Amino acid sequence: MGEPYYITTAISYPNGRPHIGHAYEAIAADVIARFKKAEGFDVRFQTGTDEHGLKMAQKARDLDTTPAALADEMSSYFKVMCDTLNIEYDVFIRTTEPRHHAATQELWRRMEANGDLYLDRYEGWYSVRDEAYYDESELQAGEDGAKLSPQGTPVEWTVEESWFFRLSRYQDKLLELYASGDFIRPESRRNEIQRFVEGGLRDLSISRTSFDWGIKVPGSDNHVMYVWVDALTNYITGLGFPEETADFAKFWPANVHLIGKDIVRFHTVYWPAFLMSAGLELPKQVFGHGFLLNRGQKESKSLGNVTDPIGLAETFGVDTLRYFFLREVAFGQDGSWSAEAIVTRANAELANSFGNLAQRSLSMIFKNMDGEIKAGFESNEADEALFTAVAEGISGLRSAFDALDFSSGLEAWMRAVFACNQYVDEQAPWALRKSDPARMEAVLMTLFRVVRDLAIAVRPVVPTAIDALLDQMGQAGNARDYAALGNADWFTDLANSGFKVDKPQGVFPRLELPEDAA
Ligand code: ME8
Repeated sequence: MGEPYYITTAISYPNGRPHIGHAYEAIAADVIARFKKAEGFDVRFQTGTDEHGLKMAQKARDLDTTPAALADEMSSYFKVMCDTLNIEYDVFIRTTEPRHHAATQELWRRMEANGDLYLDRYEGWYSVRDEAYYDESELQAGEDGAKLSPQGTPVEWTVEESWFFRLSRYQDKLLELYASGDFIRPESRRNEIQRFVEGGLRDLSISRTSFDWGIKVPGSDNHVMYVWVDALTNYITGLGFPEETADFAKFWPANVHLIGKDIVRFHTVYWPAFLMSAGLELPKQVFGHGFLLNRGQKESKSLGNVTDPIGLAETFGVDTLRYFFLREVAFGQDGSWSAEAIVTRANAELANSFGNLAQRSLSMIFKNMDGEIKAGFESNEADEALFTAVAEGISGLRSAFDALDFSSGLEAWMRAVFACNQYVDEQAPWALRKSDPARMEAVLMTLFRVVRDLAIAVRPVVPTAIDALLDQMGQAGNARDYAALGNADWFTDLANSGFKVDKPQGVFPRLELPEDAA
């Protein structure tokens, strides 16, 4: 097994069904996980649901149910979403699981043993929607003069006895952490957090007494932990903490916590401070991606534009959606989706460019060479130039994906696809059929080779379609990773195996804009 690589998504609040932002984050994380697997890493990928807190308790009350029943029902939809979108997670964690209570209480005890917790009275502003405390100075005025959080959510004045965490002690250590490497990505988010911490850190209220839907504070039974202490701990619960498990030894610290821009503060200020306090290693990176907007607008129940990602996958296809999200949006920035944009992108790039390249190459091999795969042709200059362009496209994809820059990676890949289509047009193998059959065969075999390489390279993004294509190309199921790209013998081996291309089936259909989408 290769080097370990541990990636997590945020754990979602199951106070409603999954929305498109959840799908976006899960897809991005899944593509990284599959990409790292293709590179030979021993990948661990965790996702889940964040089931405690006032937001869940209030929602359950509104629906006249219990928070536990609400969490059970909604959490199952998050699993369905993952299954539908081909999200290959290893662990789906629910914070109501007993093992998570035990892990969080142990983290608490370690912070307490380090002298970082004390009991006091909290008086200040709390936003239930954000599950966050805010300073007066951070608030803004709403239209009617009401106080709102920096995220625009309502805040309420809260007065309670509370346990506090000595966050103020960690200011310098946090600033050192930000300065020392790539802990916070992208850069813009790092600058924002750095400014916030430079402004001074106040101790953090980390328990509540006014409701009980949470993890009990050890030794203070009338307190439940602030939901973010509980939520953040999920990343180590899933590895077996506090047991000294093989998984913990292997996968902690995480390589990347993938989260949205609205929760970067919790992950880059509170979480590393808790971990330092408990004497645990820090994750290597927190990446705050942007928000996905619906034609430029945030989806919300009041605007009536909330999209069900499962429905979207049914309409356009799972692979299409996966490709679209990563290709269309510069990862880290906000992006917009619309039915037209999905159809346009999928048709231009997947159906007409790559799909068509694969389909016409395999069809010509099937018709003009009886499906036979032949090795041993001399490459001419045009063939060599194409091999170079394709190798560049693939290495461009890989280096960009390594930096989580999916859109640039797919752009590099697309440039190679264009080079292939240009090659087909210039070489015109159909015309060579009579004039120079040997050259026609050389051209078709060149195409077979580059289509296979391009397919393997993009497989983490569109796995189902690519597997259907690679099945038709005689590629073994265990030879679809990047090691297979480096195998110099695959083509002669395939030719020697007697494999024949059958009448090909297209794997990237052309899409029509649904009538109700305009
Ligand atoms: O924040 N576009 O849960 P959550 C892209 N439970 N991403 C979006 C988005 C959008 N429109 N809307 C939300 C929570 N997200 C906490 C996390 S982690 C220890 C606890 C992202 O269900 C959001 O930024 O509100 C977050 O990363 C994830 O979806 C879950 O959001």
